[in-house]
Amino acid sequence: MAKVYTCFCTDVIHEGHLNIIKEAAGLGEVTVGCLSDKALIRYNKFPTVDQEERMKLYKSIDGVKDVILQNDMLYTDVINLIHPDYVIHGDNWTSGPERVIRDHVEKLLSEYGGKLIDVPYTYNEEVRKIDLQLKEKLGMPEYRRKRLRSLIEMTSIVKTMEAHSGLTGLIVEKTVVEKDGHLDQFDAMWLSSLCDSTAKGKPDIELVDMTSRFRTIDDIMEVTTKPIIFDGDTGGLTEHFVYTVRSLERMGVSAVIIEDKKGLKKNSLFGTEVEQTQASIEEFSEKIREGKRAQLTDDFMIIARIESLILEKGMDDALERAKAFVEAGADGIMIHSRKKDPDEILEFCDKFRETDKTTPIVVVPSSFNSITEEELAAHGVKIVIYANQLTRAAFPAMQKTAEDILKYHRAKEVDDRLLPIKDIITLIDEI
Ligand code: SPV
Ligand code: MG
Repeated sequence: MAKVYTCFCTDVIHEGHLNIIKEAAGLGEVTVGCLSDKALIRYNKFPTVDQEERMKLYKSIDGVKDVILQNDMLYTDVINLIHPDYVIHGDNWTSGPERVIRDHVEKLLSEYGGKLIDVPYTYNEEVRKIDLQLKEKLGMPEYRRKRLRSLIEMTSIVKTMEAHSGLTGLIVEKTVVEKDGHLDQFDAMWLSSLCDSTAKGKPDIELVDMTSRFRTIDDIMEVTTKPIIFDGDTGGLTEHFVYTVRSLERMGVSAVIIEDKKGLKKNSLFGTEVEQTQASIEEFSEKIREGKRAQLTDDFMIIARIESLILEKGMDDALERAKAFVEAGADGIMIHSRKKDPDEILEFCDKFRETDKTTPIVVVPSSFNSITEEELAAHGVKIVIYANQLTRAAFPAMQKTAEDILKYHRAKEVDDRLLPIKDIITLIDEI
């Protein structure tokens, strides 16, 4: 009997999947691959049920002989293992980023005379409703909030990009790239105080108040599903911070990062060029303890950011603080540096990991930007934040366009580098 293989990455079975199984069963014995959680998060949306549950679900479908776990988005291992006569899939993968995976399967099959079958994708009212239910499970606060902790468990490093508006949120949500046949995307969003303030034309000195910052979170949450890490600056007064924790938690934010400074906060990338005061270990530990006491769920994370390297207080001070802040209840440690080379960051990570194997380390490689995610992960970093690159990319492009229109007294000269009008009016999906 012919062997037929199809790979599913769905949490819910609808008519479209049943149609694929029906077609497949007409050709031979059907094996369904379940794309593993790890592969799925690079490729598609975050799973709302885990891989074991999904395997059980696929096994229960009439016409399915066997279910196996597919650990990579490319089919190489699976095809080598079962040598299917047919691979069958919805034709939605003939366009968009998944096309590279389809073409790779076709190539593998052609090496031994296997056949690829693209079945017309089913889209009807039932499928639309299921899509909406899945969106709800991804976007609603109680689901979104806990996803950062899962990502820390599931990925070698959580790739986080800044967002400061609905539009930048959409870029972080939707950008998918293909490299060497693999797809990749960001895991989470960083709500940077620098970029949120800059977008409002204000300095990054805790001037933009929490009500306004929450408004930005809301704009982003309305159009995205990925988890949010909020830049909480110093956290303000401890008496205020406990309310911020409650609000963020209720909104579905996954983590707040607060830095161990007090008084007038200035952006860390100024370093010692401006006056900035570090809070004492006791003061800041108390803020962390009170924040942890205030939160209602186990999902929310309070991450302590250490400014000792920025303020040139030395490695020992940074390590002493990290230890104390973890003891006070911090769920993670962010270590920051404005040096161009990453040596002091790596030294901190290695020394911290000598005594603490588990507390997630967060870094923001804006200055030490030559280091790769893989190298950071090898030194125990769990979350990498690209804190300001979208804002810094947009600003010169906008400024140059404004200058050129002024120069030429018309917009023709700038048009070639602009998003086409057709694309801007269709950029945002309608509900
Ligand atoms: C931010 O993005 O606002 C940060 C990171 O706090 S940094 O600007 O490097 O201080
Ligand atoms: Mg900030």
